[in-house]
Amino acid sequence: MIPLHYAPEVAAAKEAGKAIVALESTIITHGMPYPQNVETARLVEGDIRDTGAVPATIAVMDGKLHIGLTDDELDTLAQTKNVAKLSRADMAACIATGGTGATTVAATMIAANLAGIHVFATGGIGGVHKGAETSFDISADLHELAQTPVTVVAAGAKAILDLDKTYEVLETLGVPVIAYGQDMLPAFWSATSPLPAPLRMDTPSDIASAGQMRAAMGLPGGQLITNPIPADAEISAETLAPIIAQALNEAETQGIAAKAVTPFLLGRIFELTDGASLVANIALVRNNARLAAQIACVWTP
Ligand code: PSU
Ligand code: MN
Repeated sequence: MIPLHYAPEVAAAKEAGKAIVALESTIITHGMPYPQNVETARLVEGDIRDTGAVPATIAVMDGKLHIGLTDDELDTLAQTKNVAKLSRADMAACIATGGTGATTVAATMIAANLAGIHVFATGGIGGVHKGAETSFDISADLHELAQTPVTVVAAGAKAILDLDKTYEVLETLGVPVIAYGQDMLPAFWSATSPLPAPLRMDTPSDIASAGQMRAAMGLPGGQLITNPIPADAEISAETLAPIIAQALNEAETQGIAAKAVTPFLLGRIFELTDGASLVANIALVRNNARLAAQIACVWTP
């Protein structure tokens, strides 16, 4: 038996057949500092409610797989130090041993699917790291998108990653990558990039229909929706390039590896931009939450 634990608001939404949007928790524990992390989580949940859906933040707490967190649980998780970062490889072990951990994109997709939730909003997905040709560091998020039927709304992959290789791998894995409302792929802090999007859609209902068609055809896996950051929140690629280069260089000289790489880089970029990266990050997550809620609202059960 999987110890699924529904928050009261999510249980009521399931009962009533209301639209639900999943949210990850690694962005809270490893992606942003306290207290901005919990403040952002609350704003994002509010954005989903305002758009007519119900938010379900996913986390493992004391061996229970939580589908939705109460306000107290959210605050506890946001303040807990050294929380495990869970992906496909270690999520079951954490639950079985009564542990606590935050879910990455991969683990959140698994949980959402178990709970019958089709749509999930986040900031950025993991991808192929620069230097992956020697480190083999490719996020499990990419393989999850290939096998678990959840539509993930993100702002594109971050420039800390090798963007070309990330999208090559997604193509190889058969993951639909859909840019929302534009021809080019967004690049997280920037609304656009030099990379043309494999697919473009302009309405939430087209995105929902495409996801439902995949399921009807028996194709496994989800879809990646890349939603551009709002123009007023953008940080230019030129501003960030030297900062990213410095963070990458520090990661290498300090021997940061495996699961620690992404949180280390995000933390250094936050420090090196005096927090500006966080302001942009908050704006884009909220924007993604609103689009995810619109998609969830038109997803026919
Ligand atoms: N990218 C971001 N913010 C994040 C993450 C990625 O811009 O918080 C988190 C997500 O939880 C993602 C995870 O699933 O990092 C990827 O980690 P890794 O590269 O170790 O697979
Ligand atoms: Mn990795």
